[in-house]
Formats: sequence, structure tokens, C-alpha cells
Amino acid sequence: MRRVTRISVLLICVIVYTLLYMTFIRHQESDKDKIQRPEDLEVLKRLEVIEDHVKKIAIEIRNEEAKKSDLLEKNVIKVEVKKLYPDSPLFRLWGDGLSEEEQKEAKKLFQDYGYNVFLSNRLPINRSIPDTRHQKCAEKIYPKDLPNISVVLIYLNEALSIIQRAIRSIIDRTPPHLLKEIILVDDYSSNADLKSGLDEYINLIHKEKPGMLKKVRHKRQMGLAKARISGWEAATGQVIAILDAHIEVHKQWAEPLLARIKADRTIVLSPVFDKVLFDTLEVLPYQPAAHAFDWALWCMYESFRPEWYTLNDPSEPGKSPSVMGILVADRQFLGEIGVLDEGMTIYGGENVELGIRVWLCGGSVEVVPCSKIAHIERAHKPYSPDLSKPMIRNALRVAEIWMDEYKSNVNIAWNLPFKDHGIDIGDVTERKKLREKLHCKPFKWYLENVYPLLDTWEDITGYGALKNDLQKDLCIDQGPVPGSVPIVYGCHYYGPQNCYLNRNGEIYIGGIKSHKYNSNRCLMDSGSGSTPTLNDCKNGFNMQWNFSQGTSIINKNTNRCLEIAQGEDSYYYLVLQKCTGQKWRIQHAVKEF
Ligand SMILES: *[C@@H]1O[C@H](CO)[C@@H](O)[C@H](O)[C@H]1NC(C)=O
Ligand SMILES: *[C@@H]1O[C@H](CO)[C@@H](O)[C@H](O)[C@H]1NC(C)=O
Ligand SMILES: *[C@@H]1O[C@H](CO)[C@@H](O)[C@H](O)[C@H]1NC(C)=O
Ligand SMILES: [Mn+2]
Repeated sequence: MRRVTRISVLLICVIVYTLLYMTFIRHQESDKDKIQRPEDLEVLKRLEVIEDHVKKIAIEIRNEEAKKSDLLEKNVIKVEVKKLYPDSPLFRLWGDGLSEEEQKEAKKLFQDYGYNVFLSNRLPINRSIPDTRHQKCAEKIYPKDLPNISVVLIYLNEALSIIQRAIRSIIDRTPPHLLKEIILVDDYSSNADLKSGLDEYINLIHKEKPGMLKKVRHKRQMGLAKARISGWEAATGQVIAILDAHIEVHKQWAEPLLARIKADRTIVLSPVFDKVLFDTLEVLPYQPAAHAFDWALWCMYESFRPEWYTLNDPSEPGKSPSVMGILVADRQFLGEIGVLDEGMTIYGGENVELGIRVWLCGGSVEVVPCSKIAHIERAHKPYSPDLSKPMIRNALRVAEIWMDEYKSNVNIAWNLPFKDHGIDIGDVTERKKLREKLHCKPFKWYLENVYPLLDTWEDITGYGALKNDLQKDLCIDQGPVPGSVPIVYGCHYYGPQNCYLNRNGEIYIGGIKSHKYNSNRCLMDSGSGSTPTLNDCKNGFNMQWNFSQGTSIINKNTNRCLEIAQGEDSYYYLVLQKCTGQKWRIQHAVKEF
């Protein structure tokens, strides 16, 4: 490719990327560390392909330039080094020219940490990162007499150089008179270099800033929520920032946060994260967005409320339903409203709990666009490989304490029984007492005033697997994706077989969306042929069915029944036909319907 064409391809990629990204932040669901829902993975995958493409072209251009000058200098051609791990995500875009020994070392470190420690160890601890803020941010003037801040860094088996870089960036990019201390909370890491290596670094920093760093080490692993609480307990500044340790703060990150809290001590804040790629450690800017969640309590990005867009100033703070995990608050105010829920285990849910509690008990939550933090998105995480178990437990706990008559939406989202899910959520009496003591508002207020985009699911009457009495090991399934033909298939009870009934007589197949701006896929009788189809519930017709537990499923317009029939190949097929009296049952009934 000639250079000019290449650059135009690069430009087009960047534009497509931006467009996709804008769709993505509306629908995306991750906290930077949390798992994506399948529908978001699709967009994410597309984004990644384009991102890779852009990076490859950029690397090609760079390599060619480098090669040229190399050849001019030495007048020789370098011998190609064998790539030992062509399939490892670490070496997709990075690692050219490393010796076999170096590749082995890099691979080992990557397996241990989930990001490129080999490269991190070779980059300057005080590397500069691009200023990715909106241009208006640089023009803002903040008061001189801001409250001081304690910064808490939480970690579990983090690489030493990554923690050093976090510390260095905080010291270099926070005005010295505002930085009270940095508290390192170690949730029982086992890696050796964090022991003596970190202490040496602390001594080095203390020559320049005596007493700046404090270490809190857990004697056993206590999980994210408790680690954050330990940091809060150790802090003495007026404001506390609780951050991950795989971050670098950007220029002027603290001032906009401190100014906001000086103006109103009841606001809990989040900076905007930029993404640091786990392989090249390059910084990819993210646009500001609100932090929110679905009914499974997975985090996701969300648009701000309409008022924020009316302001037409992307540097202004925007109200947010919750935080993704990183949080900044008045230290005493955070204490008054109960810091974090100590009853949360391992990972997940604690950030949503905080968001709901702050809003219901007298405060509010904002995302501050002029405060930016670069955050490494790991390829894999240090806490348990399957996070859904602790996630379900913590989500049920949040529901029980805070969600009143809406609490069973969490059961619906995780396909648990409506009552008696049998999962131990720990003791919630203390947290319920706290809610009473603080005179917190009902959850309905939160849904109406803070997060009206969340669908209340009040019309759902049944959910789970939908089975025909004739073949109880077969379940209705959304069928091959993409596609719109539901099938019957051996029951496995995962997402594709999750069905939902609502009061209108609609039947969603293959999942339910948490947000009003998304629509579900409804079972439809097109009126001709014998094949049932799935269609957007907002666009279809013949989507209402007469069905209650243990009866036939009859289309209210065509009067045909949804039934199963055995084909010549002896497999069962899902068909629409004249009713023969087949009966269906759905796994969980919300109440008698
Ligand atoms: C990093 O630190 C070194 C040594 O103190 C210094 O010479 C250099 O200018 C610093 N680089 C940046 C980007 O601040
Ligand atoms: C920081 O804030 C604390 C708590 O208000 C105060 O006691 C202390 O004097 C402040 N420290 C500095 C260095 O300003
Ligand atoms: C639904 O079916 C039941 C019997 O199965 C019948 O009594 C009822 O009238 C039907 N309702 C509608 C709206 O078709
Ligand atoms: Mn993180």
C-alpha cells in the first residue's frame, strides 16, 4: 500500500471507530473490569477489530520508516526473530524484534498479571501520557483553597512497576499542598516483588516526601468492598479518592473533583477513565458518560440526562445513577452514609449499592469530565475466574436492602426463582437499620427521578425455561444467531432459552432487556406457513398469546397454537398449527397468572 492511501484508510478507520464507539458507550455495560453482556460483546468485537486495524496500519507505517532508517544506517537487513506465541493476545500487536528469551519472559509475566509487565518494567515510571481532556478543561480556573485529598490505591497481585507508576503520577500531577497522603491497600497479594521492592520504593519516595505513603495489608483476602473500607479507615484527608492501582492520573485530575466537593460535600464523584491497552500500554481516550447498571447489576455506560446535553458543554459534570468502582467523596460524608457495605464479598455490586444509597440518603453522584484517569483494562482478572457467583450473591444483597417491591427484578435478571432462591446473602439487618436511620427515600423515587431509563418490568408475569408437557427435556430456544426462528432444543437453561411473559400476552424469547431504550424479541405468528418467528416487540403484529401456566399457547389473532411436532428425521420442531391441546409450562411464575 502506498503511504497516502494507507493514511486515508487510517482516517476512515478512525471515523468508523468513533461512530461505533458512540453507539457503544450508550449500550456498553462494562465497568472497566467487569464482564460484558453478549449483545455488547458484538459491538465490542467490532470495535476491537477496527482498533486492531488502525494499530496495525500505524505500526506498519512506523516499521517501514524505522526499517528505512535502519537500512540507511547499517546498510544491512535484520534477521527475523521467530515468533514463539503467535496466538497469544499479548503478541498480536506487540513484541516485534524480541529475542526468544524475552518473548518467554514477557509471556510469563502476562499470564501472571493480565497486562504487559515486561513493557511496563521498561517504560519510564514517570512517562507522560497525552492530555485527552476537552479543550475547555485547560481553560478552567479552580479556587486556591481547595480541601486536601487522601488517595487510596487498592490492589491484589499488581505488578510493582504498575503501582510505582500510579504513585509517581499522583505525586507529580497533584498540587503538593492538596495531596495529603497515598494509602496502599494490599488485599493479601502473594507476588514477591511487592514485598521488599515496594518498601524500597516507599523509602525512596519518603526521601522526597516524608510520610506520604502508608501501607495497609490484609492478613487474608477480604474482597474489594472491604479493601476500600480499610483504605477509608486509614485516611485522614478531607476528601478521599479510592482508585485501582493499575492507573495513571492525568494532569489536573484532582482540582475539578475537589472544587465540586468544596461546593457541595454530598456529591460522590467519578473521574472519566481512559483505556490503557493491556498489550501496548497506549492510552485510548474515552468520552464522558454516566455510569449505570442493568438488573443483573452489571455496570455499563449510559447517556447523561437530557439536561446535560442541553448545556452543550462537554466539560461540565453530569449526574450519574452510580459509579463504576473508582470514587471520590468527602471523607466524613462518606462515613455518615455508611462508606460501603461490609457484607459484600469478593467482587461486584458494591459500586451499585453505593450509587443507590448516595441518591436515596441525601446525596448525589456525578461524573466529572475534566478529571481523567488512565486505567488498564486487563486481559484477565486476579479475583476468581468466574465472577458470576459472587456477583449474584452481592446483587441479591443490594436488592434485599434497597429495592423494595422491585427487588425480584434481580431474580428475574439472573433467572432465579421468584421466592426462596436459596442463596446465602449474609446478614442484612445492620444495613437495613442504616437505611432507616438515614431516612432514605424509597427505591421507586430512584427509578422515577434518577434512573428513569431502567425498565421497571412491572408487567412480567413469568420467566425462565418454557417447556411442552410432551417433551420435558426440550426447551424453547431463540435458535441460531443472527436469525429469527425459534426452535426447541435440549434444556440447558442459559440465556438463549430464557423466556418471559408479560401481562399483554407477549412472550420474549432469548433474553430480556433492562432498559426502556432497548426492545425485546417477541414470539410472532406471521399468519402464514407453520414456522413461528421472532421480531422486535415494538414493530411486530400477531404477538399476543393466550397462555397461563399449564395451558395451550394460543395466538389471540390467528387462533393458531404454538406446538411441537416430530419431523421425519425424528427431531422435534416448533410449529404453529391448529390447536391439538398441547400444554406448556414456564419455569418461574411471578404469581398466579
Ligand atoms: C522523569 O524523571 C527524570 C529523572 O528524574 C527526568 O529527567 C525526566 O525529565 C522526567 N520525565 C518526565 C516526562 O517528567
Ligand atoms: C488537610 O485536611 C485536614 C482535615 O481537615 C486538616 O486537618 C489538615 O490540616 C489539612 N492538611 C493540610 C496539609 O492542609
Ligand atoms: C384464553 O383462553 C381461555 C381458555 O383457554 C378462554 O377462556 C379465554 O376466553 C381466552 N381469552 C382470550 C382473550 O382469548
Ligand atoms: Mn480496574
